[in-house]
Amino acid sequence: MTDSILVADAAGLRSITLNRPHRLNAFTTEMLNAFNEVLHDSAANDSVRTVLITGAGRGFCAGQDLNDRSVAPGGAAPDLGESLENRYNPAVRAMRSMPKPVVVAVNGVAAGAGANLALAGDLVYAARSAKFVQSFAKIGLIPDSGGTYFLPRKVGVARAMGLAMLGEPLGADQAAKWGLIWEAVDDDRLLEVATDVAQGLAFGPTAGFAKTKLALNASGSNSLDDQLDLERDLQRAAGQSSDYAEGVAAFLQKRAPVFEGC
Ligand code: T3D
Repeated sequence: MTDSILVADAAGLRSITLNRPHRLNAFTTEMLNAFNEVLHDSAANDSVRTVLITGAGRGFCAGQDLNDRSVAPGGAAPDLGESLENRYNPAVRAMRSMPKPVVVAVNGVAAGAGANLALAGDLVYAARSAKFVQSFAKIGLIPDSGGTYFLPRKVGVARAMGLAMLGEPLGADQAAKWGLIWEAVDDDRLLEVATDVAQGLAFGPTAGFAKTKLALNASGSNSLDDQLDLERDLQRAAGQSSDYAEGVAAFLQKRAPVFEGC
């Protein structure tokens, strides 16, 4: 494992830190492969009940490391489709399909794929000084890593178009007001707040959270009828879970529930 991705596990919470601070945590191929590996392990590992992703230093992530994309005159252009297919898209898919909550703490600027990977999180907190930049426009690319999917769904087409075409930074407070993220937090409290929330989720009914996530993700393309059918099926399964029995018992006995995530 490269030291550009740091992983720490404690009490069901896996913290993943993007760690190339001198380049604002921009992704090299090696770093992105490592990120994908740890995401896949997090999804498969039952002892991981919630994932928290943040960045080291003053930035969250500046997207692709452009040092790896300069082309000598007459040289062959890189195949960005290959890069998306094999590295960026798998990371977005892993975050969205992971059957457990993914909390993102955006500690500083999030640009390009770095911004959109952040938006793939289930609960996105950002330091008040953080900025979201669809910087693709500045280098002739389109928003990738789910940007053209998440942006219009979260903030509407007009704002998505403005963010994508102008490539101007959007501050954390405005991002929260627009519904792009869950909450903007004072810089010095970001990690504490996001960790507390992520830890609380890790002690929660995580199998139920997985079903909630699945249902909300499916709602973007389902009809109301399809969605009602899906809710019926998921709720039927949730009703058979130990966590549901425990939640009801704890409520009736006026005590705190102890959820096991199953
Ligand atoms: O290529 C593929 O595989 C396809 C997928 C593409 C996905 C993408 O992400 S494309 C978009 C790539 N990212 C960008 O275009 C963002 C480039 N960076 C910026 O626009 C700015 O750095 C920021 C807005 C993010 C932050 O600005 P600022 O003023 O706070 O910091 P800075 O001074 O520009 O950056 C600090 C250092 O990080 C600086 O290095 P230096 O001068 O101190 O040695 C800068 O060059 C470096 N850095 C920032 N972003 C990148 C980077 N180095 C390489 N690649 C970067 N993306």
